[in-house]
Amino acid sequence: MKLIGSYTSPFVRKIRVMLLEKGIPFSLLEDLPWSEDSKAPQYNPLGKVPILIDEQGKTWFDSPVIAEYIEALHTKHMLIPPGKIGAVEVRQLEALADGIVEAGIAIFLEQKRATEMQNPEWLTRQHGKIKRGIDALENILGDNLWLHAETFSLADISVGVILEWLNFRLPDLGWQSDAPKLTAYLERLRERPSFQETRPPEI
Ligand SMILES: N[C@@H](CCC(=O)N[C@@H](CS)C(=O)NCC(=O)O)C(=O)O
Repeated sequence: MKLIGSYTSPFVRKIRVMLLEKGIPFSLLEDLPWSEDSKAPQYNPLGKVPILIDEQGKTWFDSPVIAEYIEALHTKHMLIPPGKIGAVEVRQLEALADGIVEAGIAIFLEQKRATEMQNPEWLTRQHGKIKRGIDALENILGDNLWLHAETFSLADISVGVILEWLNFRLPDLGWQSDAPKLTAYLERLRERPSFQETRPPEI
């Protein structure tokens, strides 16, 4: 398998962690989707990473789709529950994690613009998504070890990588102050070899 993407993308990291947890060999072809010479548009009309090229040369894009495909191919070390409702519950947690990091990326990009070009209402709206999302995750986690059904799953991978991305790209956000359980949970996740191996170079 070949995975196209950058070392810093949380969506790419989600898939890298998943492949490592399942023990599936892959090579990462580094591609920066914002650079002029990005190959991403050749494989994904949306020009976004991650992109997975499977053993047959078939191309898959959008990280939830790639995750679904990997799970369908390799049922060993299950990361999505086999039951339909349980699977949808995990997918919803994944969607929440992805939505939080999309808001984070919107803030990160907006803050790269000159101050007078930035839209404060837009920034406030994105901060609201992150705050409510983190509060929801803190409540869902409660005193449990993992987010869904006491089993490590794609939900934990998705949430772990986006929390680390927030720490990495928006260090002043301070999400930890209202989320002590999530903070301790992230420390546990960070100990997993799959998280250690995929840490962005700057962390
Ligand atoms: N929903 C997509 C989002 C992927 C995404 O936004 N990737 C970013 C990198 S973190 C990207 O490629 N951005 C380039 C662009 O938006 O043109 C997924 O889950 O794969």
